[in-house]
Amino acid sequence: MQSLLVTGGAGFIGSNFVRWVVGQTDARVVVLDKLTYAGRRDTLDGLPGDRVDLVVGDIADAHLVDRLVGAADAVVHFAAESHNDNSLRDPWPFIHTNIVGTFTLLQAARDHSTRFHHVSTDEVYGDLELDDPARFHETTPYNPSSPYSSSKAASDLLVRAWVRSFGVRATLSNCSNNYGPWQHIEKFIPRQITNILSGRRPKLYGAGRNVRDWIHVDDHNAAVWTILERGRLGETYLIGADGEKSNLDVMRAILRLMGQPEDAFDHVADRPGHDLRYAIDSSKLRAELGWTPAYRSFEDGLAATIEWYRGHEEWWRPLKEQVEAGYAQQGQ
Ligand code: NAD
Ligand code: TDX
Repeated sequence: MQSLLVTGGAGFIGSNFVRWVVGQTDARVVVLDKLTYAGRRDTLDGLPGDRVDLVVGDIADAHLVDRLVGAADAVVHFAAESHNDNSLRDPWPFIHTNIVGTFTLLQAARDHSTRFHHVSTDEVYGDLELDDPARFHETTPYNPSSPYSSSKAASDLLVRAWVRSFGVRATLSNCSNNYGPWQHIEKFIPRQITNILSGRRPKLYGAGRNVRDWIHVDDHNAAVWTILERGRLGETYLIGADGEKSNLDVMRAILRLMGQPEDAFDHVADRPGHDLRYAIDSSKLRAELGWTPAYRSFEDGLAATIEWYRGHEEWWRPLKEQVEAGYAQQGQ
């Protein structure tokens, strides 16, 4: 795997993946990224120019995609519209990027017989009751709730169909909620950290009983690399680190680690259609490919993430007013 095309490599998980690949392997990387509001050139700052190239463009641009996929040994496909709240405001970019964009990449992978890894989410499975002992596994039926998760579900189904009908050499992974450096401040954890750092009160949707299954972004990316190298073609692998926590507990942990009273936050309007609980059973990935998460303590990973946002104010500060103005319009 000498030459990789990484779509969405200027976003949160994609840029961490590129750093991981440069640090852990000899591969060269071409990033294809549209640099939407969520993608920033400076997420790739400091990476060696002889290992990493950025091509600014759209994954739904068939000519560009054909050329880049044809020149790569493998494609790792992260690019997406990724935020549920945005998908409730305006679903169209989710249809364009997540569905049409994935289709465009698959056609090129088919034409060039290029190895393809599709990065997806546990949200395609819908949600679980709080007291349900069940967790999601590879054969859980799809039941997405939001425009975001339904567009990701559609993209997964396209990948599966292109494997079966056209022999595309693809694998898929569905991961739980990621945290770590370079995450856009529209998302839950960095929004609360940067609220506190900028003198605002953190905002919890509803009562905060909803549960998310947290994983450090480096653990996700190590799993993606493992699947790319050794995963069985056509297979889906669920990625998770047994990190179930209620939003209220995460909120309190952030406040505690930042030296604030644990009740110093506001309850705001709930998300329409808000999924209750996600929980991943990653035993297939662990048993078959030997992956295990390296981050053992969520609190340690969270503390390091808080320090990262403290140290990168120049990166997030210019976005803060606009992100909060958007939320304020929705009473959030
Ligand atoms: P992100 O929003 O931070 O980054 C997405 C990147 O894709 C940005 O750099 C953006 O500019 C780029 N992009 C968007 N539309 C594009 C287009 N049409 N053409 C080219 N580039 C485009 O997202 P993220 O959180 O890093 O998520 C990456 C992937 O991982 C997504 O596929 C997402 O569904 C999946 N995922 C995310 C999480 C999570 O917790 N964040 C969990 C599981 C799976
Ligand atoms: O201010 C907030 N307050 C709050 O209580 C925000 C932004 C969110 N929340 C809640 C909603 C969710 O229950 O926190 C939880 C996490 O919210 P998000 O960070 O928006 O993530 P989520 O909707 O769970 O989706 C994430 O994980 C799966 C990613 O954004 C997706 O891309 C991924 O597929």
